[in-house]
Amino acid sequence: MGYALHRSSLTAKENFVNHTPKKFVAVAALMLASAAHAVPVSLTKLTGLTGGTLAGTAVYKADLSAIGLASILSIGIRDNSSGLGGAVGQFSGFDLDAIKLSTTDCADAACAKGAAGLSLFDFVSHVLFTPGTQRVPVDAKLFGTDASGSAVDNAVATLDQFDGESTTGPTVFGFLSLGDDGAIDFDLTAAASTTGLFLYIGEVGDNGEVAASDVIVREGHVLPEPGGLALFGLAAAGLAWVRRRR
Ligand SMILES: [Ca+2]
Ligand SMILES: [Ca+2]
Repeated sequence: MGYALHRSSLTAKENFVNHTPKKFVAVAALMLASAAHAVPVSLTKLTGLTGGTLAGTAVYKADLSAIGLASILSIGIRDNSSGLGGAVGQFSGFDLDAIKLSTTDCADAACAKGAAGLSLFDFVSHVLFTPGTQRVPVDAKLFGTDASGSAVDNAVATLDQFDGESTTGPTVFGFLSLGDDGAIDFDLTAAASTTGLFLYIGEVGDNGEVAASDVIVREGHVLPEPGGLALFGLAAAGLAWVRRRR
């Protein structure tokens, strides 16, 4: 009973620290630190539209040299359209045509499409997609996703190209629909210096869904790194060993 009284006088954090090996705490702190320093970016809509033959993609730009971070390792986009604007079913939520990091400062959408991008994206293994919900009538899965509906099919989404065909008809192509409140995070394959760096995001349909979207950049990765996972496993093994000794 005395022990229970003692525990209740501790905060959850104190309890965690007091009952967890130091190495484990250090690794956990490291992981928390890498997730910190997330900064929302403000977007400016460029003039004109781009995309595929239907040219229905609006492009938004963020000047990353102004965000107060020397470099970034991940970028996150979250739909915040509140079920308003755009289409229903598989096209619900923000429709992402492409994302690009470039040192070219563009004023119009066509420039953003043609600008040379930094090769820091891996749209297959460095992407964390969290599908949002569909507006009724619901389809089998969101547009631009693979058979599971929970991962990006970049052969359809082509997130490296501003080529979206802005239609719900048979020629639809080249983007990913996030779904309402859906999110996508990109871990860069290397740190990107923010000096003179611009972020471009293409929104298919130009119906205002991106204006309400949240876009953030971070100093750390989102997905656990193989080295970090190994360290975490070591710490967990140490914790199990300590528990067996007690
Ligand atoms: Ca949409
Ligand atoms: Ca595309």
